Amino acid sequence: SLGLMTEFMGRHIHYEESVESTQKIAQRLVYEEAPEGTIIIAEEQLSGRGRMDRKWYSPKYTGIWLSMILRPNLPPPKAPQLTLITAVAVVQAIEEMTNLTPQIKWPNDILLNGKKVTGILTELQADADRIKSIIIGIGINVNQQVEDYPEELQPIATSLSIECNQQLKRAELVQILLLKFEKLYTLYLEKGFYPLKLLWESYAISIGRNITARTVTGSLYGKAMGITDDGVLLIEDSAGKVHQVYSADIELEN
Ligand code: BT5
Repeated sequence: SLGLMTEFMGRHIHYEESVESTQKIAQRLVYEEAPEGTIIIAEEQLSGRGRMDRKWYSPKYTGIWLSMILRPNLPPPKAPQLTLITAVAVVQAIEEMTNLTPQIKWPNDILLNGKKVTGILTELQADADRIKSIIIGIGINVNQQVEDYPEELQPIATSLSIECNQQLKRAELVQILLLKFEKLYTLYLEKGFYPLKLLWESYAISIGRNITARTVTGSLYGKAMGITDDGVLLIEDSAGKVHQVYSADIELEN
């Protein structure tokens, strides 16, 4: 048992030893009408996924590979806000468990010393004007050592254990994470995104810096100005024109 202190997050938990992807199991459970707050958690993912069909490396017993099912009564354009809220919850949970200070790289990366410790994947089922369900996948590298990563990930990935030189209790981190998320999500449903946006900005690494945003339609270079109330990134190009970026990979200029 996880010893949860939450009201609804994690009241229904599906624990699996080995899965292809917790997102996939979550999709099936959504279809079977699983309630809001249902959690799927696995010790290992054989084909964990990132955005745009990329792979998420999810070795056994070392990380937190988890999906949450939410059913907010919101229009589809609000979905990206939930990615940002999740990132804040992860940062707060890591801060409570360790003395580390993680930073958020818009939209879905959490970094420690410039390396990725967490990725978030938000998948949406919606009709034209209403979200039916959202599945938020969270991958947190907890107890991996550098040599546990495949070579191509070693320069870009890290884990909590690498950064703070100790092994952490994954169940405790899940407990704290679900509690933090529930508090932020409840605040969001009651008060809207604005208070969450301020919190998010306090942890964000990219704002005010020159960045390159690679989108499906091309690259854009400019200064990251902030996010809109919908969680859209604003980039000012060298001509002073401000662009709205809905989804991209961000490269920070040194
Ligand atoms: C993400 O995608 O960062 C979203 C990752 C979401 C993973 C969770 S785990 C539970 C749930 N079930 C799933 O199947 N997925 C979710 P993206 O921004 O596209 O980043 C993917 C890139 O991160 C890869 O192309 C690699 O470069 C890098 N990467 C892969 N595995 C990593 C790891 N364990 N740690 C750090 N970086 C990694």
